[in-house]
Order: sequence, then structure tokens, then C-alpha cells
Amino acid sequence: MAEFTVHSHPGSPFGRAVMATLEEKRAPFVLARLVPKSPEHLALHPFGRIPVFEHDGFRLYETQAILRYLDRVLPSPPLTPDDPKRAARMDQVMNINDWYLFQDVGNVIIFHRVVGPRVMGTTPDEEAIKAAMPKAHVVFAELARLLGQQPYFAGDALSLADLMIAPAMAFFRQTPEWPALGTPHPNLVAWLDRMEGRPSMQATTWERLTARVAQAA
Ligand SMILES: N[C@@H](CCC(=O)N[C@@H](CS)C(=O)NCC(=O)O)C(=O)O
Repeated sequence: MAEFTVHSHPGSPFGRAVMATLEEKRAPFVLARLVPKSPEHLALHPFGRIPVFEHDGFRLYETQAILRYLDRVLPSPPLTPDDPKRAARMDQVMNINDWYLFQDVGNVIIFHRVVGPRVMGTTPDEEAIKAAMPKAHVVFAELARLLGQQPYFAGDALSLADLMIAPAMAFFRQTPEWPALGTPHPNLVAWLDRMEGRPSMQATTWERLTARVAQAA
């Protein structure tokens, strides 16, 4: 099988979703580290986002498209439910990730608390974080409602939705906002415990991915 390449950064939750999916599929891949907004990056992704994916001469960006492509070319184990309602729930949660969890919430709180300080040595903007909290509460409450008492977002089996959301949630858990956002939703906490216990998530922590890049250099 041709090799899969993920152009990413070890601290990217979207990139981690792709790599965790490859791990779930037991597919070997190369992590090619991108320097954000470099000419090389913009040549691969005109909008300057991470990740970019390549397989067999086929280049693709947009994480949802990449995850669905992987589920088609690597059908085992399946990560999309057959049942239309469960599949629709998976799609819905993936879109909640992109439109509501990331926009104005993750890209503020995760950036200011985790990624910015670690990558650029920045100091968290407390006002920006405070302003993001009302929307964050709505998103967390809605995710908890949709999850309910199921083990995974689309039901009994892991799906692409879980792999899309878990990297962002793992970052939120590292922030001082977690007691306000996550702790009031024990079902979400239990789901995140379940996800972070999976070998696919353990193989794609920031530390493990950094080590992987260093080994390949
Ligand atoms: N819609 C894109 C979003 C990707 C994205 O925003 N990635 C973040 C890193 S996790 C990024 O590139 N941020 C840089 C920026 O916002 O300029 C996808 O699904 O791949």
C-alpha cells in the first residue's frame, strides 16, 4: 500500500484527528512537520491551515474530507455507522467541532492556554478567554446532551466523530477552564477518559508526535 503522509504540527488537534484515525486503522504514516504559513505550507494549502494529507499522489486538505477518505480506502475497522441516523449524528458532531467547538472557542481557549505558550511563548489573553466562555458552555452542554449515556457519539461503536472531537477535548482538559466546562458533564469526562485510553490517542500525544518527528529527522 502506498504511504500516507500527514503534513502537520504535533500540537494540531485537527492533525491529531487524522493521525489517530490512521492509528485506529493500523496504517503506517509519515508525519511531515509543517512550518505554519511558510511558502512550503502555502504551496500545499492556500488557506494556510493544518493538516494537509497525501496518499498515492493524491493531496487533500480539510480534516473531515481526509477522515472520510481514510474510512473509504481503509475500510477496517469501519468508523462510519451503517445506520442512517447514527451516521447523521456522526456528521453533525463533526460539524459541531468545526463550526462551534473550534470557532471562537477552541481557537481562543486552546490557543491562548496551550498552543501559544508552548509554541510561541505567548501569555494567555485572559479577556479573550473570558469572552469565549459563554459560547464554550453552550457547546459543551450540547455535546454532553448529544452523547447522552452512549459510549461514543454515534452509539456503541467508535466513529470519526469521536476521533475528530477527542483531540480538542484533550487540550481543553489541560486548561484551567476544564472544571467549569468539562467537569459538570460526567458523561463527557467518562467519554474523554475512554478516548484518551485508546492506543490511537496515546500514540498521537504532542510528546509522542514530537519524538516521532525527531526520530525521522
Ligand atoms: N477546516 C480546517 C481547519 C484546520 C485548522 O484550522 N487547523 C488549525 C491548526 S489545528 C490551523 O491551521 N490554525 C492556523 C490558523 O488558524 O491560521 C480542517 O478541517 O482541516
